[in-house]
Amino acid sequence: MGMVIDGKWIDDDEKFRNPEGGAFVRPDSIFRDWVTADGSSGFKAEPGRYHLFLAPNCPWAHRTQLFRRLKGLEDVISVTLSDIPRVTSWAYTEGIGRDLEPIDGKFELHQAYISAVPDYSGRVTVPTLWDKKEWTLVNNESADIIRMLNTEFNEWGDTSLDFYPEDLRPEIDRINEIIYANVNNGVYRTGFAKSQEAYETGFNNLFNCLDDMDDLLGDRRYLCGDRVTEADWRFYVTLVRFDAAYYGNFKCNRQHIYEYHNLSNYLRELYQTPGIAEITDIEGIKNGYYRIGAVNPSGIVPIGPGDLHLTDAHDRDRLPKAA
Ligand SMILES: N[C@@H](CCC(=O)N[C@@H](CS)C(=O)NCC(=O)O)C(=O)O
Repeated sequence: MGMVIDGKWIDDDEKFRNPEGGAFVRPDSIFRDWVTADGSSGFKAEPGRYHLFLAPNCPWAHRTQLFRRLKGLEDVISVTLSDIPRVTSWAYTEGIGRDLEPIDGKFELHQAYISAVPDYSGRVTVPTLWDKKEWTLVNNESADIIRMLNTEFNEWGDTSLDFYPEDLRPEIDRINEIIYANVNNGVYRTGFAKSQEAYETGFNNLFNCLDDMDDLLGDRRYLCGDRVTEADWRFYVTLVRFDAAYYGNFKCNRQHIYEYHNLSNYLRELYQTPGIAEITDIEGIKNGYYRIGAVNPSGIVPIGPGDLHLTDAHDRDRLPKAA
């Protein structure tokens, strides 16, 4: 995959990543500054000041893209989606100015990390939240970024939507933890396992959790009750990739999401939320995942699975939804 060590891109990063017993370990994000409405953190929410570097196939990046759209912040925060295949880090035909412009036709995301911290050592990941005023990297953890988008930009965003309401926080946190470990990151633990045992553990945890969520959604419209919350959108990004990518490429093949009654209807309702289908790029998802050399050396992208039935009618109106 490659990473930056002492301010230089290196391709062979095997010894810097750290697999335990064949299990895939996702390192913690390093940049954790916070944009705040009042600027007390040093990063004040302002229109036109921040930029998000994203990639179409990445579920963590997708979370932030969803929140930007749902909260009506598209004119407030700019975005670029990786649109050329990676040779080193995530690559873009367009830059954002100054030293973050294409070199030989290609802007590569590690340029931003090294611009912010010249002797940076670590991974180069999407999403990356960049401050165009201070010209530095603010945060590269999607869980933080969606919380910022949910509240800190409310002066310009849709204040009627709160995906992390005070009264539901304990339940949202509880569900997030279960779904992150077993599903969001669980598909990676399954797909990137380097031993049979690690694969089987990841696989069983994943499907046990999906079974539980299918049951839960039998009488709850959304994961935490009758309101859509952050927990649902965090779940959505994995569910919508599942049949197109994880089922085949990550060997998560006990069953498809479309074979789960409640999960498939729930997924369709979220997909059909206004504005969401347009920023859910199934072809981009397939292309991105099947080009991960570590799991698919040939890089061949399958033709199937065909219609995922995301636009079919759903039956979720049978369950109550908060006004
Ligand atoms: N915890 C991070 C994870 C981000 C992440 O791992 N992104 C992947 C793309 S799906 C990436 O950029 N990987 C590149 C690498 O690991 O070098 C978040 O949620 O933002």
